[in-house]
Amino acid sequence: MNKKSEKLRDALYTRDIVKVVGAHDALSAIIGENAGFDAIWASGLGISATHGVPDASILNMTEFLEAAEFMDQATSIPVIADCDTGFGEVNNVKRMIKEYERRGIAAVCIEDKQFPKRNSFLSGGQKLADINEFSTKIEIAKRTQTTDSFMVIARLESFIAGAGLEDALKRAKSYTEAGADAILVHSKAKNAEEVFSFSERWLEENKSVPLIVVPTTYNQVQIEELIIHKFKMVIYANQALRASVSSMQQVLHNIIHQGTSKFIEDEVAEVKKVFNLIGTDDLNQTQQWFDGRLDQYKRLGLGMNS
Ligand code: SPV
Ligand code: MG
Repeated sequence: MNKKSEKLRDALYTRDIVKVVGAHDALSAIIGENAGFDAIWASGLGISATHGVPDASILNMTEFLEAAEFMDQATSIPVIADCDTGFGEVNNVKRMIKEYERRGIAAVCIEDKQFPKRNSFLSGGQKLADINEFSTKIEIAKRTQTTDSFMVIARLESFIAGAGLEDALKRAKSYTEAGADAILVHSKAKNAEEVFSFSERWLEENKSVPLIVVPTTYNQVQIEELIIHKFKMVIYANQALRASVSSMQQVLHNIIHQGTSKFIEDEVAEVKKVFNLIGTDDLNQTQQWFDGRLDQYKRLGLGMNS
């Protein structure tokens, strides 16, 4: 039983909308939880970026899984793992589900592109997977999971690839028939009309399967509008990553050009704040408990060296 996957499933069906933050490592996941998000998106772009490689199926499954696991261990909210195209074909998907579920990840998301995938915002053409092959990937994923609450999210790349609304609807239908627990409809449009047109048509037919959006390019959209259009989850996939990149660049540039770090102190977190974020209080308490206990052992004559 995985309490976090139950929590996520419950939230998806009972809340107006589930707010998810994209994280690239455990620290960004902790900051996301503290900010009030309901779940973590273990971002493929974010994890690739922190490893210094492009978001193009360069890292392998265990590297992505390890990063997601660190996020999971560091937080109390569920982790949804971005699993790109499922790391290969049907047997790779099977192993992926076994491993992610076993390690406590609440949900995985796979996208209907061909391996090796490229980040959806990269120009130069995106190749969609065959609809039947991708549907069988979803089916094997659902057959492989061993707990009821674990979720498999199918991500539609039809709009990203320029294949349009009808293609997206056809694929969403096939993926939900294959067992997908939710549909993530991705878009790189400058406004939300594309995803709204999808949700309107989709809800006419299949009200029960929750819809998810990633409003990166149509960033002016308000959460209230997403709720009105019946989206059940919103993922802010890369804002934390981008914030840390700009902040590091600015601060480090200033140190080099000013020849001192004195002037950046107001812009950066105090070391104490970092200590607090990473559980140093707990570490100290355990140490104090240990020291006290050791004294007791010595005084009472317990243990081997008494
Ligand atoms: C990611 O965060 O890796 C995603 C979302 O897949 S996006 O980069 O918007 O495609
Ligand atoms: Mg990704």
